[in-house]
Amino acid sequence: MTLRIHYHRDFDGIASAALLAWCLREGFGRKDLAWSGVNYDRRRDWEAFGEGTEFAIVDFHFHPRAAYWFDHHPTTFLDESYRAKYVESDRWKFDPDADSCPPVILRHARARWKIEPPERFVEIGRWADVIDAAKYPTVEDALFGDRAAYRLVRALTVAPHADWSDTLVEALVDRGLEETAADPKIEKMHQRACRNRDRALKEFPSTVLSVEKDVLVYDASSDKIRRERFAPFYHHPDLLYCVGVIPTRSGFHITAGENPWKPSGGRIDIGAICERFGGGGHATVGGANPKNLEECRNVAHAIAGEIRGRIGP
Ligand SMILES: [Mn+2]
Repeated sequence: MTLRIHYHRDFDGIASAALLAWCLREGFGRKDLAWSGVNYDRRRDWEAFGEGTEFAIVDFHFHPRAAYWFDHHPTTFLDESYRAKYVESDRWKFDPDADSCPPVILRHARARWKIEPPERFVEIGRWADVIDAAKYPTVEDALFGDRAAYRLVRALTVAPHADWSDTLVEALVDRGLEETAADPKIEKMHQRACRNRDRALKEFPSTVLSVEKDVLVYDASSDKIRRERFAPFYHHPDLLYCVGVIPTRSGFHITAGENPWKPSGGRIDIGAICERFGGGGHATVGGANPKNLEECRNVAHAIAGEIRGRIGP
């Protein structure tokens, strides 16, 4: 029977799938491995996920039928009944203190399986920590840094289809970041992503609705606008917080967050503020989904007002 590794479709999820595949192949002699990304919409029928198959999950919600499971998201348990089913074991490990998922698997492989994955996975883990926790040293580094891991992250933003990340997993099982990113097809995607980034940075100022007391509000809801998550902090490095309206596949969304390069140390809980407007999140980043664009703009201004009130005079 094939064991399928389901992974979160971002850099640390892809890296986690590659690392687990390597461990299962080299440490346990598994040859019948496959992998595919998992979508957030699968959560609606999570109980039935993977029924009748043997599967693993990495960097995504805990599932009691998973043959192997590794995650670091504090929100991994969909409800208390799932949490109650989790016990740390040879095959499952939850580490909510980890910045990204690959190091969780790496530590588990050494401690529990007595396997030492190649150095390239240690390197991937280091970059996954930087990228997943947005611990880039500067905003310029985040936007223009040329390291292989960054080039792969940018290439992902122009993936031709959702399953394209599977090819990245396959590459990373046996190759390092440099070799993988040097693939001419991937470099071509990276170049296209860079052009998008440049356009997004140029277009961002036209989306700004207000900048007041170190809090910026923007409306990038137009489908003609390119978006770049760090654009506000690139144009306004002194900002403390940013609240934006963006489009999603299912309507409009408000995203609110603190400037990663001006951390407040948890003084203001963005997730708690968003919760009061029907959304949620963590201390440093949150969101909400009002029912239409008009309301999104109103709520974005209201959230910004709440934040300003807490910053103080
Ligand atoms: Mn992830």
